[in-house]
Amino acid sequence: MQHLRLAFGFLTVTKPILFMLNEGGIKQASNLCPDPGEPENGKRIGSDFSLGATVQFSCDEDYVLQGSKSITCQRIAEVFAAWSDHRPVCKVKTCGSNLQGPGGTFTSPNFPFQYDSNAQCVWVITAINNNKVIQINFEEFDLEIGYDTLTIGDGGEVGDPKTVLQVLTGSFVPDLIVSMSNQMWLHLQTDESVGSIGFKVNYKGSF
Ligand SMILES: [Ca+2]
Repeated sequence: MQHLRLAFGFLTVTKPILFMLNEGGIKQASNLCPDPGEPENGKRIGSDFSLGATVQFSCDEDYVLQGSKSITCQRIAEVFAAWSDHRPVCKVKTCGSNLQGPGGTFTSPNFPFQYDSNAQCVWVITAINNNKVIQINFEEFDLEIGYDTLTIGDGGEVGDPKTVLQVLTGSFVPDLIVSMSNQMWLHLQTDESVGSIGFKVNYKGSF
């Protein structure tokens, strides 16, 4: 029995599914997820790793979160506990700015010339008046399709998957994108090769 217990502890970490198949009759269930750690240049909020618990992540100033902002410890295959997603990473911001209403125009870096590779640009637009929402429309838009993306979200929690309104790539864009709150965030991510002209966008606060 001692031997079995040791084997269980080891296998839950490395090969949980294999173990399930081999030793399916054992009823000992794990109710704890492994320590998810903290992202470099960021931190984790929450230290409960038990089943059903959720922990959140945030990045230091001047870094932008990639991945899930919060993950939940879930039951997997009846006896195992695992996080709903990987720990996110914090990438250093390379460009972008905070903008305020009533309106204006901004562009991707170097526009109308090619934007940089490995860019992580973040813009947050805030309407001066709390009752207003943000609306944006693109005058020009072209990103390397499938590899460079502009993610647009509602509110000020940059990168939070729950707030994403659109993920744009290539050259197709909707006519108008409107937030639900008085803030909107835009996150440009480019990969290590091949660029394009990027975008020029007009924004304004509207009732
Ligand atoms: Ca690219």
